[in-house]
Amino acid sequence: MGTESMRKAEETLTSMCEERARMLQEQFAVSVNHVHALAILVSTFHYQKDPPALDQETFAKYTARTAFERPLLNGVAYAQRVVHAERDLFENRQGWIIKTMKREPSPMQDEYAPVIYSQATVSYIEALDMMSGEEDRENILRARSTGKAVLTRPFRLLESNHLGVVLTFPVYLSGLPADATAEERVKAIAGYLGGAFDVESLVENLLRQLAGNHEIVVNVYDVTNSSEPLVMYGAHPPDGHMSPSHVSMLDFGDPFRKHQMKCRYRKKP
Ligand code: WA2
Repeated sequence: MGTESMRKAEETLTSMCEERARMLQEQFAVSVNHVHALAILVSTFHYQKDPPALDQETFAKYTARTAFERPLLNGVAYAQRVVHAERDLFENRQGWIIKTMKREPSPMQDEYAPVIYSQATVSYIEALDMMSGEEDRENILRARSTGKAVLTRPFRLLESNHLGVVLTFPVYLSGLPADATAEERVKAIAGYLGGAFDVESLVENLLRQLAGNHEIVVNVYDVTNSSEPLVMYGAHPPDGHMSPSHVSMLDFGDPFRKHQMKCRYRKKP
């Protein structure tokens, strides 16, 4: 192939990759923003009203009707912080006992984060202590001490077993100042509003709609640890082949995590 057509092919690859990265980042940001609004909804209607003006039925109805606002999330849920001293009272009021993510009755812990409200699409996490899963637990701890939205590394989600990442927003009891310290934040935490990005199936869906989809192979990586990139989307391509590739930067809004998209031609052009 001549250098001119080679240059053209690389240019096309670059623009296709940049377009896909932009679209994915945009849909991600839209979904994150709406989860932020849901965290404020819980704060307003559960915690700033006595008695709470929110229940599972209302949460399920509202999140189902607004699901179109969160195109990359398989569902959202709210997990409440429960300290051990309050466990018995909490379980009696709920009428169920806190379970681990392996669906066994939870052993004693200092504190728990059982799901009390869930969108119907993820009803299987109801009553599960989200602190019993390593990735979810790390998210919860980081979200509540920073006050910011945080993302997990890619991992296999419950039920679907699809590769994805979990997004977590902290919800605080009212009266927390904007410049609160990490310690004050942990003390004032009420719970965690979040959801799972089903990257494996929902990003597949997004890419399928774009022109030229069958010509290129797209991978998304979590490159937070640059020497050990983690596959977030796509089959890891075999090393050592010489077809040109393009890397597009991605920003999913958690400064702790770095992501990138890598595109190459399915066959040599
Ligand atoms: N949601 C759905 N599927 C999952 C999952 C999850 N976490 N973790 C593993 N599979 C309620 O951070 C709080 C949602 C966790 C939020």
